[in-house]
Amino acid sequence: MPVRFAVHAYAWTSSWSNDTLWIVDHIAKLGLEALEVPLMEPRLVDPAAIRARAGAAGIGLLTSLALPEGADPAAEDADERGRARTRLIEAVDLTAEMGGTVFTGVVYSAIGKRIDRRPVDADYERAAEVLAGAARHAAERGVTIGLEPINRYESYLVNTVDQALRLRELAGEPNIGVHLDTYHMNIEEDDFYAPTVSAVPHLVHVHLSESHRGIPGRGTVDWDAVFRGLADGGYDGMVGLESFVEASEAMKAATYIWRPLAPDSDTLVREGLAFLRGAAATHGLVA
Ligand SMILES: [Mn+2]
Repeated sequence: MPVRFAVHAYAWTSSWSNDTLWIVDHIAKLGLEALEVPLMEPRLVDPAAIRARAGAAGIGLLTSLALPEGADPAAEDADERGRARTRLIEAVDLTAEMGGTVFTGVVYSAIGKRIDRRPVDADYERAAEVLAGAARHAAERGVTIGLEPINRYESYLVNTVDQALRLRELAGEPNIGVHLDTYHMNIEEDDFYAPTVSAVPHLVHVHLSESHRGIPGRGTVDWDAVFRGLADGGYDGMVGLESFVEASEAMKAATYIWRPLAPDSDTLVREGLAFLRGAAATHGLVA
């Protein structure tokens, strides 16, 4: 079963707006099939314009964000949970308005937030409640919400696929899924194969990020295990390149990127895509 290759707009822009609609046509020329639109600055996002441009170019869409400081669904503070709820609902609406069916990312907690203890059941229960509300809103609009586990330096709440699956169960809504990122898996998982297979039944997206977030194929991620896991699990959804070549300074700081990851965006995407397509083809995942 073939997967579809997407790319995150942060390869080319630090801030999505109508000034960056050219990226839609650009990625079609590079041979990509879908664009991941960041919703970090929702007021700059014009869903009708994106929908029209993507439709004309034959490009699929998905959206993502990392909830910012002060908008943590797991927070003890009710105002903070309220701000998280507002951000999630707004993101779901934008996704539906642009014709997307997947909204994903760090949606269960605020990126970079540290607490001075280990997370406990109550933290997950609060996050699950906020996520369940957003998921019910999303279900009416045909949108699935993905939970992306990220590494211990960027989140205290969900670092592994197993934790994401448990949070999904706790929220109890069928349109909540899981989103893998190989960069984070490289830090947190025992291996790449088993967590990938276990995620597939609820998998909505995969960030194919190298161990140093540079050009895929040049680091230490076990790509054979990743694609073997996707193939054995029967995944036929989207996979995507994610790097932060042109991300905002705030996003680079949040992801601890202090040096250039590639000579330029097009090189990262061209070389990375060629490598990843080859690795995927080995396991029958390319049409
Ligand atoms: Mn990611």
